[in-house]
Amino acid sequence: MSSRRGDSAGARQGALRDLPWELPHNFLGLEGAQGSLADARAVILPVPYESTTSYAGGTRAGPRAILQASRFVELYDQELDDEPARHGVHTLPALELTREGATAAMAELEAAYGRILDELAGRFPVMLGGEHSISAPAIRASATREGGSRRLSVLQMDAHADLRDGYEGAPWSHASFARRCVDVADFVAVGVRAASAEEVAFARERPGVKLIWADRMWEDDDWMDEALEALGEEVYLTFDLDYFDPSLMPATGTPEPGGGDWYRTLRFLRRVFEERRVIGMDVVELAPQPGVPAPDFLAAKLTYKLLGYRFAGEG
Ligand SMILES: [Mn+2]
Repeated sequence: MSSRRGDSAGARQGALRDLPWELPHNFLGLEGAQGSLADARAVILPVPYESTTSYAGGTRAGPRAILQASRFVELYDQELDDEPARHGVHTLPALELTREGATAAMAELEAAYGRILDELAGRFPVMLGGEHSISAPAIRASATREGGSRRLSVLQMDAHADLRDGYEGAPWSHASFARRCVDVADFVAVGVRAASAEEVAFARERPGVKLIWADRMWEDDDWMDEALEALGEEVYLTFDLDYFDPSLMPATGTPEPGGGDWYRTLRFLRRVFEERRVIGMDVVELAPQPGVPAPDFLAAKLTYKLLGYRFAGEG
């Protein structure tokens, strides 16, 4: 694996450049211009935030594990017959949010995310979590900036509806992130297989909130059309890794049986990126398990596949 791009002199300039340097510790291990901010079409924002996870913890270590695994992902994408990394991907330092409670941390993140959108306008923002609560501030900041007459749609890949009004007394919980955004964005949740009666009632009554249950995803592909029809022109994609079946993705805080598989999911997401304008995304809830590297690699590869879909056909 170390010889993957072993012929690249990269950023290690000067008389020592022929030493066997490791790849940089950024997303994909990109060297030189490909990883620089100046040339990047996409920016990666690690947010190792964990506060309200309800069962097993560990999402704090998620962004670092995704970055580490991504350094071993092949840059060539067979499906696209392309190297999407050529569009440039810059990894920002991680955001360390305040420990003075979830409300303060989420306000801090919404302000920070908004400033990043303003300063880095035109780049595709990719946030790596961290627990799912971090999606709410990113969605709220994105929705207020997209603005105009168009309403932002959120595509939520998730085992859970996350529509609780609060969870264990915490309004900004990972289990209620979607509820914190329904005033500013419409929601289509795909792969849901765990929700309370109250959440289901809320989704039924509330216009602009749609649940696509996981069991029907195995019958045919009609759900893909249904999800796309419910999405507006501009989409924020939030990908909770517990969407996947635990046989593929055991490393999450709240696993649920009966989740999505790899190729069907990619087939759907490729259509989403082709048929809608995806303005930002996040990949959250990886809770790495020592000695079990496959989930870290799945999360890294998924993130890179989605970047490839985002830039496909853009020359
Ligand atoms: Mn979830």
